[in-house]
Amino acid sequence: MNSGPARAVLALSGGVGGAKLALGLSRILAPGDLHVLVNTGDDFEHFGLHISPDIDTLLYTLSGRADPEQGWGLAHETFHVLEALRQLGAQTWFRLGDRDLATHLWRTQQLAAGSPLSTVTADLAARLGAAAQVYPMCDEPVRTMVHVAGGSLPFQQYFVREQCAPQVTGFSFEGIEAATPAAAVTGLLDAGAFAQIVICPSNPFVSIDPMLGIPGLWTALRDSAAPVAVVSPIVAGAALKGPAAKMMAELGLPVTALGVARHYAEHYPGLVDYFVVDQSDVTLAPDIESLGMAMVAAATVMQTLDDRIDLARRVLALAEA
Ligand code: FO1
Repeated sequence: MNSGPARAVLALSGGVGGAKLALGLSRILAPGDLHVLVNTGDDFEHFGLHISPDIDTLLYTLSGRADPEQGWGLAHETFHVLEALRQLGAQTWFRLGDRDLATHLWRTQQLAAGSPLSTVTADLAARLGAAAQVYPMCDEPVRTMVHVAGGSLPFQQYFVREQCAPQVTGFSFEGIEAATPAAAVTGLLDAGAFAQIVICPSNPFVSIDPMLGIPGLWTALRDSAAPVAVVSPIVAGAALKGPAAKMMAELGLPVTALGVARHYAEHYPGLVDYFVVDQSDVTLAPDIESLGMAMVAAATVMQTLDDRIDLARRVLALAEA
């Protein structure tokens, strides 16, 4: 049942880069109107704990708890447990903070007791006071594998342990064929609840592709009446954050916002209505528009909270126009 014009917004996000725009959106929209679907391809098991790095980055950011320097983990964190583990000879390449550990312990316990990840995430969001509805992309395990010369690495081993150094040849998402997109989100899509869909400036290969690759999701987004806007994570030939530019170069793709737009056009034809680039990339307009998307230039480098809110406002104005 629809009680008036759709006003909710669905954002798709990976970790740090996406969380910045989600925070901006959360400062404009009522908490009940912002829905964030989050990549869980980066999830892994470590010391017997279920770690969901992108969900936690979102929850900590949206509840004002995130470490402002690194964007992930908690502000004012200590690492006594990690240091004790190091003394025991354990591997400490993944820096688990003392207070962050509480999140992983609690999540792992709830999952072991039979709660799906979506329920555990909704509980965490409510308990932490995150100003949005936050959903894992699916409840089933999907694990991003990074293909490198001579083999493949689970995502966190590539990203954190190897510091993204190995040359990338491709990606796969173990378990994706058996996954079902978050039921709450597909239900809202079916009900026509969204006024707009925003793909945050997250890595297209390892943050957004695992979500859009879940059977049925990208076509449901395409077929909804809500316009879809993508914010480019590549600005002036460099990544806003993380290894996206390095990956594109290694895959032989042009390291530009146009390269990102082509990726979406090729893999998800008809999905994107608006492609938002930084003002410094405005000359790409003819090439991007030839892909069948409207190009919009905005200030996409989000250093301050005001930058995040300004970009969010610009993106939301697209649906109102
Ligand atoms: N990223 C790092 O670069 N180094 C770390 O030691 C690290 C620890 C960590 C602990 C908990 C958590 O929720 C996230 C953590 N991250 C760390 C971030 C995370 O692995 C990546 O940012 C994402 O997976 C990529 O989106």
